Amino acid sequence: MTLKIHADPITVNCRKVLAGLKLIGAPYELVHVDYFKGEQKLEPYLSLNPNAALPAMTDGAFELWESNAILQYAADKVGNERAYPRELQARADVNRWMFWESASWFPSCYVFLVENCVKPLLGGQPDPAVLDAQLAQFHKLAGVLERRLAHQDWLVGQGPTIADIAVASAMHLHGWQKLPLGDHPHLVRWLTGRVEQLPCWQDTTVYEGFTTQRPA
Ligand SMILES: N[C@@H](CCC(=O)N[C@@H](CS)C(=O)NCC(=O)O)C(=O)O
Repeated sequence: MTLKIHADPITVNCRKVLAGLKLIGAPYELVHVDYFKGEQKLEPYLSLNPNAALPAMTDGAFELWESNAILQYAADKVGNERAYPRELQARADVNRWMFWESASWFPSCYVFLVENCVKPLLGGQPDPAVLDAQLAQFHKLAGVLERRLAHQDWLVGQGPTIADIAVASAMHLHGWQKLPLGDHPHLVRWLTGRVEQLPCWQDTTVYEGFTTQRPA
């Protein structure tokens, strides 16, 4: 059965799932839920995901939310062990980065997305105090990635896994987000030289202005 992904491809966690499913090679059908119209807060989506947050997945009668859980389910369903290894320690390592992304990394990167992308788009201004307050936390977390990527091309093992997709997604608009990446060269090399070169990433690109249409 083809997975149905209820999502708006312009949001971080939806782009994560769409790119991850392409990496995995899991066929899916997109059910568009318009984020900027607030459809995630309305029925029928709300009954599917009572968190009022995107994305969600259905596989027949089975319903699932949490972007990382969706990727893990899809990888196991199609049996892609390169994208989501079954070997005990490699799997624990992938799981570790995905938990870390959801609990720590996404919330930090999201501050830059809201202040530098969402607010200006809606006619507001970034709040320098909010950005300043997040800087130390961002650099602490980026430093964790920097050390991990100093001697390896991918977060886990020799090739891309759903951990790379999950962690990179939080930074998917890094230029527009104005993420302060200057002190993290290994992180930048991984993001721009590896993740951004993946076909699954390029096929799901989101451009400035929150659009999937390449600017003319
Ligand atoms: N931990 C959740 C986070 C989902 C989430 O925060 N989604 C955002 C879009 S990236 C959302 O829909 N937020 C609700 C809103 O802003 O109204 C996941 O990974 O699926």
